[in-house]
Amino acid sequence: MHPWLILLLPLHALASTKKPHGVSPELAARYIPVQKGSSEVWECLDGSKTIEWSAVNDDFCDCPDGSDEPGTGACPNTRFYCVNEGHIGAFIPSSRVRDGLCEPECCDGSDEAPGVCKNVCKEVGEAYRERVRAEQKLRKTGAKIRSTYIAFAQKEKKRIEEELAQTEREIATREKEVSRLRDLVERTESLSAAALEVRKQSPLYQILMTHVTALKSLKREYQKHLEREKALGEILDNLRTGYNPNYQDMAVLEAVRGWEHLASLPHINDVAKEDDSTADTGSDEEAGEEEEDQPDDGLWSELQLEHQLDELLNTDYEALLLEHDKLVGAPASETSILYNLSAYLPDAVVPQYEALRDQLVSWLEALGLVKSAPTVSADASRLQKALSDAEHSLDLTRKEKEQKEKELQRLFDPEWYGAEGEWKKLDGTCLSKEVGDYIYEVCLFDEARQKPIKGGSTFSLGHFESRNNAPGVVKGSPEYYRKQRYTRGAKCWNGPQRSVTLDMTCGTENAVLSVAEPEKCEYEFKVTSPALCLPLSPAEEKGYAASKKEEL
Ligand SMILES: [Ca+2]
Ligand SMILES: [Ca+2]
Repeated sequence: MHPWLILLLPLHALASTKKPHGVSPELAARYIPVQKGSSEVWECLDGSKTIEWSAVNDDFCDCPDGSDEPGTGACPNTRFYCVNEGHIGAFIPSSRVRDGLCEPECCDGSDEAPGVCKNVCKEVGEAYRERVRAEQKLRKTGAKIRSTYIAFAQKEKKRIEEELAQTEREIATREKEVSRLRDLVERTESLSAAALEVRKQSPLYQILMTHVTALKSLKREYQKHLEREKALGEILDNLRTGYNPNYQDMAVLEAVRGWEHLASLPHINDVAKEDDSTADTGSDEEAGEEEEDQPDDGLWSELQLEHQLDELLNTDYEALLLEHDKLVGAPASETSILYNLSAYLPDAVVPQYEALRDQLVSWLEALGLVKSAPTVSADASRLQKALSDAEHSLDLTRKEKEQKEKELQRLFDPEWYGAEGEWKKLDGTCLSKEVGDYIYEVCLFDEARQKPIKGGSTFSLGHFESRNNAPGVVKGSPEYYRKQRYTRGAKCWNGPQRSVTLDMTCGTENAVLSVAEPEKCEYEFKVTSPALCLPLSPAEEKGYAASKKEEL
Protein backbone atom coordinates (compact mmCIF):
# COMPACT_ATOMS: atom_id res chain seq x y z
CA MET A 1 0.00 0.00 0.00
CA HIS A 2 1.16 3.51 -0.77
CA PRO A 3 1.96 6.07 1.83
CA TRP A 4 -0.80 8.42 0.76
CA LEU A 5 -3.39 5.64 1.04
CA ILE A 6 -2.21 4.88 4.58
CA LEU A 7 -2.52 8.56 5.37
CA LEU A 8 -6.06 8.61 4.04
CA LEU A 9 -7.21 5.55 5.99
CA PRO A 10 -7.71 7.04 9.47
CA LEU A 11 -9.48 10.03 7.92
CA HIS A 12 -11.80 7.74 6.01
CA ALA A 13 -12.47 5.67 9.13
CA LEU A 14 -13.36 8.87 10.96
CA ALA A 15 -15.57 10.08 8.12
CA SER A 16 -17.43 6.79 7.94
CA THR A 17 -18.69 7.20 11.50
CA LYS A 18 -19.86 10.79 10.98
CA LYS A 19 -20.43 11.33 7.26
CA PRO A 20 -23.65 9.85 5.90
CA HIS A 21 -23.56 7.58 2.87
CA GLY A 22 -23.39 9.32 -0.57
CA VAL A 23 -22.08 12.70 0.64
CA SER A 24 -19.19 14.27 -1.28
CA PRO A 25 -16.08 15.42 0.64
CA GLU A 26 -16.96 19.10 -0.07
CA LEU A 27 -20.30 18.77 1.75
CA ALA A 28 -19.11 16.38 4.50
CA ALA A 29 -18.60 19.25 6.97
CA ARG A 30 -22.28 20.20 6.71
CA TYR A 31 -23.58 16.74 7.66
CA ILE A 32 -22.91 17.03 11.40
CA PRO A 33 -25.78 16.59 13.92
CA VAL A 34 -26.48 19.10 16.67
CA GLN A 35 -27.38 18.01 20.19
CA LYS A 36 -30.78 19.36 21.16
CA GLY A 37 -31.98 18.16 24.54
CA SER A 38 -31.72 14.41 24.51
CA SER A 39 -31.85 14.03 20.74
CA GLU A 40 -29.60 14.84 17.80
CA VAL A 41 -31.08 17.12 15.14
CA TRP A 42 -29.93 18.35 11.72
CA GLU A 43 -30.90 21.30 9.52
CA CYS A 44 -31.68 20.71 5.81
CA LEU A 45 -28.97 22.27 3.62
CA ASP A 46 -31.33 25.00 2.37
CA GLY A 47 -32.14 25.90 6.01
CA SER A 48 -35.87 25.39 5.48
CA LYS A 49 -36.37 22.68 8.09
CA THR A 50 -34.78 20.98 11.08
CA ILE A 51 -35.23 17.23 11.34
CA GLU A 52 -34.11 14.38 13.58
CA TRP A 53 -30.57 13.19 12.66
CA SER A 54 -32.03 9.69 12.35
CA ALA A 55 -34.20 10.94 9.47
CA VAL A 56 -31.04 11.41 7.36
CA ASN A 57 -30.76 8.55 4.89
CA ASP A 58 -33.87 6.81 6.28
CA ASP A 59 -35.15 6.32 2.74
CA PHE A 60 -37.89 8.90 3.22
CA CYS A 61 -37.69 12.40 1.77
CA ASP A 62 -38.03 15.04 4.52
CA CYS A 63 -36.18 18.13 3.28
CA PRO A 64 -37.73 20.16 0.39
CA ASP A 65 -34.28 20.30 -1.27
CA GLY A 66 -33.82 16.54 -0.83
CA SER A 67 -30.61 17.02 1.14
CA ASP A 68 -31.58 14.55 3.89
CA GLU A 69 -31.30 11.59 1.51
CA PRO A 70 -27.82 11.75 -0.08
CA GLY A 71 -27.38 7.99 0.13
CA THR A 72 -30.81 6.77 -1.08
CA GLY A 73 -33.02 7.46 -4.05
CA ALA A 74 -35.88 8.71 -1.88
CA CYS A 75 -35.69 12.39 -2.95
CA PRO A 76 -36.02 13.32 -6.64
CA ASN A 77 -33.27 15.16 -8.57
CA THR A 78 -30.47 14.59 -6.07
CA ARG A 79 -26.91 13.38 -6.57
CA PHE A 80 -25.15 10.42 -4.98
CA TYR A 81 -21.39 10.45 -4.44
CA CYS A 82 -19.34 7.25 -4.79
CA VAL A 83 -16.06 7.53 -2.90
CA ASN A 84 -14.33 5.07 -5.29
CA GLU A 85 -11.33 4.61 -3.05
CA GLY A 86 -8.23 3.74 -5.10
CA HIS A 87 -9.66 5.66 -8.08
CA ILE A 88 -11.48 8.99 -8.35
CA GLY A 89 -14.79 9.81 -6.65
CA ALA A 90 -17.83 10.37 -8.90
CA PHE A 91 -21.43 11.55 -8.75
CA ILE A 92 -24.42 9.64 -10.13
CA PRO A 93 -28.11 10.62 -10.08
CA SER A 94 -29.65 9.33 -6.82
CA SER A 95 -32.32 7.54 -8.83
CA ARG A 96 -29.67 4.98 -9.77
CA VAL A 97 -28.95 4.14 -6.12
CA ARG A 98 -30.20 0.70 -5.03
CA ASP A 99 -31.77 0.02 -8.40
CA GLY A 100 -29.99 -3.33 -8.58
CA LEU A 101 -27.62 -2.21 -11.38
CA CYS A 102 -23.88 -1.70 -10.86
CA GLU A 103 -22.88 1.76 -12.17
CA PRO A 104 -19.60 1.97 -14.08
CA GLU A 105 -19.04 5.38 -12.45
CA CYS A 106 -19.10 3.73 -9.01
CA CYS A 107 -16.27 1.22 -9.17
CA ASP A 108 -16.56 0.68 -5.40
CA GLY A 109 -20.14 -0.63 -5.78
CA SER A 110 -21.37 1.74 -3.07
CA ASP A 111 -24.57 2.60 -4.98
CA GLU A 112 -25.93 -0.85 -4.22
CA ALA A 113 -26.32 -2.84 -1.02
CA PRO A 114 -23.08 -4.44 0.22
CA GLY A 115 -22.22 -7.60 -1.66
CA VAL A 116 -24.26 -6.74 -4.78
CA CYS A 117 -21.48 -5.02 -6.78
CA LYS A 118 -17.81 -5.95 -6.67
CA ASN A 119 -15.32 -3.23 -5.71
CA VAL A 120 -13.16 -2.96 -8.83
CA CYS A 121 -11.62 0.44 -8.01
CA LYS A 122 -8.10 -0.97 -7.67
CA GLU A 123 -8.09 -2.36 -11.23
CA VAL A 124 -10.02 0.57 -12.71
CA GLY A 125 -7.77 3.08 -10.91
CA GLU A 126 -4.62 1.37 -12.08
CA ALA A 127 -5.81 1.23 -15.68
CA TYR A 128 -6.78 4.88 -15.48
CA ARG A 129 -3.45 5.93 -14.04
CA GLU A 130 -1.71 3.88 -16.70
CA ARG A 131 -3.69 5.70 -19.37
CA VAL A 132 -2.91 9.10 -17.87
CA ARG A 133 0.76 8.15 -17.58
CA ALA A 134 0.89 7.06 -21.23
CA GLU A 135 -0.87 10.23 -22.32
CA GLN A 136 1.47 12.39 -20.30
CA LYS A 137 4.45 10.53 -21.66
CA LEU A 138 3.21 11.23 -25.18
CA ARG A 139 2.65 14.86 -24.29
CA LYS A 140 6.14 15.19 -22.85
CA THR A 141 7.71 13.71 -26.00
CA GLY A 142 5.45 15.79 -28.24
CA ALA A 143 6.09 18.95 -26.23
CA LYS A 144 9.82 18.54 -26.86
CA ILE A 145 9.15 18.57 -30.61
CA ARG A 146 6.70 21.43 -30.13
CA SER A 147 9.39 23.45 -28.40
CA THR A 148 11.57 23.09 -31.51
CA TYR A 149 8.63 24.48 -33.51
CA ILE A 150 8.50 27.46 -31.16
CA ALA A 151 12.25 27.94 -31.53
CA PHE A 152 11.75 27.82 -35.30
CA ALA A 153 9.10 30.56 -35.06
CA GLN A 154 11.49 32.71 -33.04
CA LYS A 155 14.14 32.26 -35.70
CA GLU A 156 11.57 33.07 -38.35
CA LYS A 157 10.66 36.22 -36.49
CA LYS A 158 14.27 37.30 -36.48
CA ARG A 159 14.70 36.42 -40.14
CA ILE A 160 11.57 38.30 -41.23
CA GLU A 161 12.46 41.30 -39.09
CA GLU A 162 15.91 41.43 -40.63
CA GLU A 163 14.47 41.12 -44.11
CA LEU A 164 11.95 43.80 -43.28
CA ALA A 165 14.70 46.16 -42.16
CA GLN A 166 16.62 45.35 -45.34
CA THR A 167 13.51 46.02 -47.43
CA GLU A 168 12.99 49.34 -45.64
CA ARG A 169 16.56 50.36 -46.41
CA GLU A 170 16.01 49.31 -50.00
CA ILE A 171 12.85 51.41 -50.17
CA ALA A 172 14.75 54.45 -48.86
CA THR A 173 17.45 53.96 -51.50
CA ARG A 174 14.89 53.46 -54.25
CA GLU A 175 12.91 56.50 -53.15
CA LYS A 176 16.05 58.57 -53.38
CA GLU A 177 16.78 57.18 -56.82
CA VAL A 178 13.24 57.92 -58.01
CA SER A 179 13.38 61.50 -56.79
CA ARG A 180 16.83 61.97 -58.33
CA LEU A 181 15.59 60.67 -61.67
CA ARG A 182 12.39 62.67 -61.47
CA ASP A 183 14.41 65.80 -60.89
CA LEU A 184 16.69 64.90 -63.77
CA VAL A 185 13.76 64.25 -66.10
CA GLU A 186 12.26 67.61 -65.26
CA ARG A 187 15.54 69.37 -65.82
CA THR A 188 16.19 67.53 -69.07
CA GLU A 189 12.74 68.38 -70.30
CA SER A 190 13.25 72.08 -69.69
CA LEU A 191 16.74 71.76 -71.16
CA SER A 192 15.43 70.13 -74.31
CA ALA A 193 12.75 72.81 -74.55
CA ALA A 194 15.51 75.42 -74.45
CA ALA A 195 17.50 73.51 -77.07
CA LEU A 196 14.43 73.40 -79.27
CA GLU A 197 14.06 77.16 -79.01
CA VAL A 198 17.63 77.54 -80.27
CA ARG A 199 16.95 75.28 -83.24
CA LYS A 200 13.90 77.28 -84.14
CA GLN A 201 16.21 80.19 -84.87
CA SER A 202 17.49 78.30 -87.94
CA PRO A 203 16.79 80.31 -91.19
CA LEU A 204 15.41 77.11 -92.72
CA TYR A 205 12.82 76.79 -89.96
CA GLN A 206 12.05 80.50 -90.05
CA ILE A 207 11.41 80.48 -93.80
CA LEU A 208 9.35 77.31 -93.41
CA MET A 209 7.20 79.09 -90.86
CA THR A 210 6.79 82.05 -93.25
CA HIS A 211 5.69 79.63 -95.98
CA VAL A 212 3.20 78.09 -93.65
CA THR A 213 1.75 81.49 -92.76
CA ALA A 214 1.60 82.47 -96.42
CA LEU A 215 -0.15 79.22 -97.33
CA LYS A 216 -2.67 79.69 -94.56
CA SER A 217 -3.37 83.25 -95.75
CA LEU A 218 -3.71 82.11 -99.35
CA LYS A 219 -6.09 79.40 -98.33
CA ARG A 220 -8.22 81.91 -96.48
CA GLU A 221 -8.29 84.28 -99.48
CA TYR A 222 -9.07 81.38 -101.81
CA GLN A 223 -12.04 80.36 -99.67
CA LYS A 224 -13.31 83.95 -99.75
CA HIS A 225 -13.11 84.05 -103.55
CA LEU A 226 -14.86 80.73 -103.91
CA GLU A 227 -17.77 82.00 -101.87
CA ARG A 228 -17.88 85.27 -103.82
CA GLU A 229 -17.93 83.37 -107.13
CA LYS A 230 -20.73 81.15 -105.90
CA ALA A 231 -22.81 84.18 -104.85
CA LEU A 232 -22.19 85.94 -108.20
CA GLY A 233 -23.13 82.78 -110.08
CA GLU A 234 -26.43 82.64 -108.21
CA ILE A 235 -27.20 86.30 -109.05
CA LEU A 236 -26.45 85.72 -112.73
CA ASP A 237 -28.47 82.47 -112.77
CA ASN A 238 -31.43 84.40 -111.42
CA LEU A 239 -30.96 87.10 -114.05
CA ARG A 240 -30.65 84.49 -116.84
CA THR A 241 -33.85 82.67 -115.91
CA GLY A 242 -35.78 85.72 -114.71
CA TYR A 243 -35.17 88.53 -117.27
CA ASN A 244 -37.88 89.61 -119.67
CA PRO A 245 -36.60 89.27 -123.31
CA ASN A 246 -39.48 91.46 -124.58
CA TYR A 247 -37.80 94.57 -123.20
CA GLN A 248 -34.97 94.04 -125.67
CA ASP A 249 -32.49 95.44 -123.09
CA MET A 250 -29.16 94.81 -124.77
CA ALA A 251 -27.13 95.29 -121.56
CA VAL A 252 -29.10 92.56 -119.82
CA LEU A 253 -29.00 90.25 -122.87
CA GLU A 254 -25.22 90.71 -123.17
CA ALA A 255 -24.73 89.96 -119.50
CA VAL A 256 -26.83 86.79 -119.79
CA ARG A 257 -24.97 85.66 -122.99
CA GLY A 258 -21.64 86.43 -121.31
CA TRP A 259 -22.56 84.35 -118.23
CA GLU A 260 -23.81 81.50 -120.37
CA HIS A 261 -20.53 81.44 -122.25
CA LEU A 262 -18.41 81.63 -119.09
CA ALA A 263 -20.34 78.95 -117.26
CA SER A 264 -20.77 76.84 -120.46
CA LEU A 265 -24.55 76.97 -120.26
CA PRO A 266 -26.93 76.72 -123.26
CA HIS A 267 -28.84 79.86 -124.21
CA ILE A 268 -31.89 80.17 -122.00
CA ASN A 269 -34.30 80.45 -124.96
CA ASP A 270 -33.03 77.12 -126.40
CA VAL A 271 -33.37 75.20 -123.16
CA ALA A 272 -37.05 74.42 -123.56
CA LYS A 273 -36.52 73.01 -127.12
CA GLU A 274 -33.66 70.69 -126.12
CA ASP A 275 -34.31 67.20 -124.82
CA ASP A 276 -32.49 65.23 -122.13
CA SER A 277 -29.85 63.82 -124.50
CA THR A 278 -28.34 67.24 -125.20
CA ALA A 279 -28.29 67.88 -121.49
CA ASP A 280 -26.16 64.73 -121.31
CA THR A 281 -23.71 65.99 -123.92
CA GLY A 282 -23.48 69.18 -121.88
CA SER A 283 -22.31 67.25 -118.85
CA ASP A 284 -19.88 65.28 -121.04
CA GLU A 285 -18.39 68.56 -122.15
CA GLU A 286 -17.95 69.56 -118.53
CA ALA A 287 -16.14 66.30 -117.78
CA GLY A 288 -13.90 66.95 -120.78
CA GLU A 289 -13.08 70.41 -119.49
CA GLU A 290 -12.09 68.97 -116.10
CA GLU A 291 -9.65 66.67 -117.80
CA GLU A 292 -8.07 69.66 -119.50
CA ASP A 293 -7.58 71.09 -116.02
CA GLN A 294 -5.23 68.24 -115.08
CA PRO A 295 -2.15 69.99 -113.68
CA ASP A 296 1.33 69.33 -114.97
CA ASP A 297 4.82 69.70 -113.46
CA GLY A 298 3.67 68.32 -110.10
CA LEU A 299 1.28 71.13 -109.29
CA TRP A 300 -1.68 70.25 -107.12
CA SER A 301 -5.15 69.75 -108.52
CA GLU A 302 -8.21 71.42 -107.06
CA LEU A 303 -9.08 68.13 -105.32
CA GLN A 304 -5.62 67.85 -103.74
CA LEU A 305 -5.76 71.44 -102.60
CA GLU A 306 -9.09 70.78 -100.98
CA HIS A 307 -8.04 67.61 -99.14
CA GLN A 308 -4.30 67.65 -98.58
CA LEU A 309 -3.62 71.25 -97.78
CA ASP A 310 -5.07 71.02 -94.28
CA GLU A 311 -3.06 67.89 -93.61
CA LEU A 312 0.10 69.66 -94.67
CA LEU A 313 -0.62 72.69 -92.53
CA ASN A 314 -1.23 70.47 -89.49
CA THR A 315 2.27 68.95 -89.63
CA ASP A 316 4.15 68.91 -86.29
CA TYR A 317 7.07 71.07 -87.39
CA GLU A 318 8.82 70.90 -84.00
CA ALA A 319 8.96 67.12 -84.17
CA LEU A 320 10.30 67.43 -87.71
CA LEU A 321 12.94 69.81 -86.46
CA LEU A 322 14.18 67.28 -83.90
CA GLU A 323 14.03 64.53 -86.51
CA HIS A 324 16.08 66.71 -88.82
CA ASP A 325 18.58 67.25 -86.03
CA LYS A 326 19.11 63.53 -85.73
CA LEU A 327 19.54 63.03 -89.45
CA VAL A 328 22.07 65.73 -90.14
CA GLY A 329 23.51 67.02 -86.92
CA ALA A 330 24.21 64.27 -84.35
CA PRO A 331 27.05 66.41 -83.03
CA ALA A 332 28.07 63.58 -80.68
CA SER A 333 29.21 61.53 -83.67
CA GLU A 334 32.53 63.36 -83.69
CA THR A 335 33.45 61.81 -80.35
CA SER A 336 31.23 58.70 -80.38
CA ILE A 337 34.07 56.59 -81.74
CA LEU A 338 35.89 57.25 -78.48
CA TYR A 339 32.87 55.97 -76.60
CA ASN A 340 32.41 52.93 -78.80
CA LEU A 341 36.04 51.98 -78.44
CA SER A 342 35.64 50.91 -74.82
CA ALA A 343 33.58 47.94 -75.99
CA TYR A 344 36.67 46.49 -77.68
CA LEU A 345 39.08 46.95 -74.80
CA PRO A 346 39.95 44.35 -72.14
CA ASP A 347 37.90 44.90 -68.99
CA ALA A 348 40.92 45.67 -66.85
CA VAL A 349 41.84 48.72 -68.93
CA VAL A 350 38.35 50.13 -69.29
CA PRO A 351 38.23 52.35 -66.14
CA GLN A 352 41.54 54.06 -66.94
CA TYR A 353 40.52 54.40 -70.56
CA GLU A 354 37.19 55.97 -69.63
CA ALA A 355 38.87 58.53 -67.38
CA LEU A 356 41.32 59.37 -70.12
CA ARG A 357 38.60 59.53 -72.74
CA ASP A 358 36.43 61.92 -70.72
CA GLN A 359 39.45 64.15 -70.21
CA LEU A 360 40.22 64.05 -73.92
CA VAL A 361 36.67 64.88 -74.92
CA SER A 362 36.53 67.85 -72.57
CA TRP A 363 39.84 69.15 -74.03
CA LEU A 364 38.53 68.77 -77.56
CA GLU A 365 35.42 70.66 -76.54
CA ALA A 366 37.45 73.36 -74.84
CA LEU A 367 39.55 73.80 -77.96
CA GLY A 368 36.37 74.02 -80.05
CA LEU A 369 37.42 71.02 -82.14
CA VAL A 370 34.21 69.19 -81.29
CA LYS A 371 30.90 70.49 -80.01
CA SER A 372 29.65 69.12 -76.72
CA ALA A 373 26.74 66.78 -77.26
CA PRO A 374 23.54 68.60 -76.41
CA THR A 375 21.06 66.40 -74.56
CA VAL A 376 17.73 66.64 -76.29
CA SER A 377 14.81 64.30 -76.80
CA ALA A 378 16.74 61.02 -76.98
CA ASP A 379 18.23 61.60 -73.54
CA ALA A 380 14.88 62.73 -72.20
CA SER A 381 13.11 59.59 -73.29
CA ARG A 382 15.95 57.41 -71.97
CA LEU A 383 15.67 59.17 -68.63
CA GLN A 384 11.91 58.85 -68.65
CA LYS A 385 12.32 55.12 -69.13
CA ALA A 386 14.86 54.92 -66.29
CA LEU A 387 12.44 56.84 -64.08
CA SER A 388 9.50 54.57 -64.78
CA ASP A 389 11.74 51.52 -64.23
CA ALA A 390 12.85 52.94 -60.88
CA GLU A 391 9.27 53.73 -59.91
CA HIS A 392 8.26 50.19 -60.79
CA SER A 393 11.08 48.73 -58.66
CA LEU A 394 10.08 50.96 -55.77
CA ASP A 395 6.51 49.79 -56.07
CA LEU A 396 7.60 46.13 -56.04
CA THR A 397 9.79 46.67 -52.99
CA ARG A 398 6.91 48.37 -51.16
CA LYS A 399 4.68 45.40 -51.95
CA GLU A 400 7.39 43.06 -50.71
CA LYS A 401 7.46 45.01 -47.46
CA GLU A 402 3.70 44.71 -47.03
CA GLN A 403 4.02 40.96 -47.63
CA LYS A 404 6.67 40.63 -44.95
CA GLU A 405 4.68 42.69 -42.47
CA LYS A 406 1.74 40.40 -43.01
CA GLU A 407 3.96 37.36 -42.53
CA LEU A 408 5.32 38.78 -39.29
CA GLN A 409 1.89 39.68 -38.00
CA ARG A 410 0.57 36.18 -38.69
CA LEU A 411 3.51 34.53 -36.95
CA PHE A 412 2.10 34.88 -33.40
CA ASP A 413 -1.54 35.32 -34.32
CA PRO A 414 -3.77 32.61 -32.77
CA GLU A 415 -5.84 32.65 -35.93
CA TRP A 416 -2.75 31.72 -37.92
CA TYR A 417 0.42 30.21 -36.47
CA GLY A 418 -0.59 30.26 -32.81
CA ALA A 419 0.20 32.48 -29.83
CA GLU A 420 3.66 30.92 -29.58
CA GLY A 421 4.15 30.57 -33.33
CA GLU A 422 4.20 26.80 -32.88
CA TRP A 423 2.35 26.17 -36.15
CA LYS A 424 4.62 28.23 -38.42
CA LYS A 425 6.93 25.25 -38.88
CA LEU A 426 3.98 23.32 -40.34
CA ASP A 427 2.88 26.01 -42.76
CA GLY A 428 2.43 24.25 -46.09
CA THR A 429 3.27 20.80 -44.67
CA CYS A 430 1.19 18.25 -46.56
CA LEU A 431 -0.20 15.19 -44.78
CA SER A 432 -1.98 12.43 -46.63
CA LYS A 433 -3.86 9.21 -46.08
CA GLU A 434 -4.88 6.53 -48.54
CA VAL A 435 -8.49 5.44 -48.09
CA GLY A 436 -10.14 3.15 -50.64
CA ASP A 437 -9.49 4.46 -54.14
CA TYR A 438 -8.39 7.89 -52.98
CA ILE A 439 -5.53 9.71 -51.39
CA TYR A 440 -6.80 12.39 -49.04
CA GLU A 441 -4.33 15.18 -48.54
CA VAL A 442 -4.24 18.34 -46.48
CA CYS A 443 -1.56 20.99 -46.85
CA LEU A 444 -1.83 22.87 -43.57
CA PHE A 445 -3.02 26.48 -43.79
CA ASP A 446 -3.47 25.96 -47.52
CA GLU A 447 -5.74 23.40 -49.14
CA ALA A 448 -7.23 19.91 -48.70
CA ARG A 449 -7.60 17.61 -51.72
CA GLN A 450 -8.96 14.28 -52.83
CA LYS A 451 -6.80 12.50 -55.41
CA PRO A 452 -8.09 9.39 -57.15
CA ILE A 453 -5.45 6.64 -57.21
CA LYS A 454 -6.67 4.99 -60.42
CA GLY A 455 -6.67 8.20 -62.47
CA GLY A 456 -9.22 10.96 -62.80
CA SER A 457 -9.29 14.51 -61.63
CA THR A 458 -8.27 15.78 -58.22
CA PHE A 459 -10.95 17.61 -56.25
CA SER A 460 -10.32 20.47 -53.92
CA LEU A 461 -11.93 19.72 -50.58
CA GLY A 462 -11.46 23.28 -49.35
CA HIS A 463 -9.10 26.06 -48.41
CA PHE A 464 -7.96 26.95 -44.92
CA GLU A 465 -10.53 29.21 -43.31
CA SER A 466 -10.42 29.07 -39.54
CA ARG A 467 -9.66 27.17 -36.37
CA ASN A 468 -12.39 25.85 -34.12
CA ASN A 469 -15.05 28.48 -34.70
CA ALA A 470 -17.79 26.73 -32.74
CA PRO A 471 -19.67 29.12 -30.44
CA GLY A 472 -18.20 29.41 -26.96
CA VAL A 473 -14.69 28.32 -27.97
CA VAL A 474 -12.19 30.89 -26.71
CA LYS A 475 -9.68 32.02 -29.32
CA GLY A 476 -6.24 30.71 -28.35
CA SER A 477 -7.55 28.05 -25.94
CA PRO A 478 -6.35 24.44 -26.38
CA GLU A 479 -9.76 23.57 -27.76
CA TYR A 480 -9.46 26.35 -30.31
CA TYR A 481 -6.36 24.75 -31.83
CA ARG A 482 -7.89 21.28 -31.88
CA LYS A 483 -9.83 21.96 -35.04
CA GLN A 484 -9.08 23.46 -38.43
CA ARG A 485 -11.72 24.24 -41.01
CA TYR A 486 -11.07 24.03 -44.75
CA THR A 487 -14.00 25.35 -46.78
CA ARG A 488 -14.97 26.46 -50.30
CA GLY A 489 -13.87 23.25 -51.99
CA ALA A 490 -15.17 21.95 -55.32
CA LYS A 491 -18.95 21.87 -55.47
CA CYS A 492 -20.58 18.49 -55.04
CA TRP A 493 -22.91 17.33 -57.74
CA ASN A 494 -26.35 18.39 -56.52
CA GLY A 495 -24.83 19.35 -53.19
CA PRO A 496 -22.83 21.91 -51.25
CA GLN A 497 -19.20 22.92 -51.71
CA ARG A 498 -16.89 20.35 -50.17
CA SER A 499 -15.35 21.12 -46.78
CA VAL A 500 -13.04 19.46 -44.28
CA THR A 501 -12.70 19.64 -40.52
CA LEU A 502 -9.41 18.51 -39.05
CA ASP A 503 -9.93 16.94 -35.67
CA MET A 504 -6.49 17.25 -34.14
CA THR A 505 -4.84 15.71 -31.12
CA CYS A 506 -1.39 15.60 -29.63
CA GLY A 507 0.91 13.07 -31.25
CA THR A 508 4.62 12.71 -31.85
CA GLU A 509 4.06 12.77 -35.61
CA ASN A 510 2.21 14.97 -38.05
CA ALA A 511 -0.15 12.47 -39.62
CA VAL A 512 -3.67 11.85 -40.85
CA LEU A 513 -4.98 8.83 -38.93
CA SER A 514 -8.38 8.48 -40.55
CA VAL A 515 -10.79 10.09 -42.99
CA ALA A 516 -14.56 10.03 -42.67
CA GLU A 517 -17.48 11.70 -44.40
CA PRO A 518 -20.09 12.10 -41.65
CA GLU A 519 -22.26 14.35 -43.84
CA LYS A 520 -22.40 14.42 -47.63
CA CYS A 521 -19.35 16.31 -48.91
CA GLU A 522 -18.28 17.25 -45.37
CA TYR A 523 -15.13 15.38 -44.46
CA GLU A 524 -13.47 14.82 -41.13
CA PHE A 525 -9.76 14.02 -40.90
CA LYS A 526 -8.39 12.77 -37.62
CA VAL A 527 -4.92 14.27 -37.39
CA THR A 528 -2.10 14.17 -34.86
CA SER A 529 0.58 16.80 -34.43
CA PRO A 530 3.26 17.65 -31.86
CA ALA A 531 2.10 21.26 -32.16
CA LEU A 532 -0.83 20.25 -29.94
CA CYS A 533 1.31 18.64 -27.22
CA LEU A 534 1.28 21.16 -24.40
CA PRO A 535 3.99 20.71 -21.79
CA LEU A 536 2.84 19.26 -18.45
CA SER A 537 1.84 21.75 -15.78
CA PRO A 538 3.97 21.68 -12.58
CA ALA A 539 1.21 19.70 -10.82
CA GLU A 540 1.02 17.24 -13.70
CA GLU A 541 4.82 16.96 -13.69
CA LYS A 542 4.67 15.98 -9.99
CA GLY A 543 1.95 13.41 -10.59
CA TYR A 544 3.90 12.01 -13.52
CA ALA A 545 7.08 11.67 -11.44
CA ALA A 546 5.10 9.91 -8.67
CA SER A 547 3.41 7.53 -11.11
CA LYS A 548 6.77 6.68 -12.64
CA LYS A 549 8.05 5.77 -9.20
CA GLU A 550 4.95 3.63 -8.72
CA GLU A 551 5.64 1.96 -12.03
CA LEU A 552 9.14 1.03 -10.85
CA1 LIG B 1 -35.29 11.16 5.40
CA1 LIG C 1 -27.24 1.29 -9.24
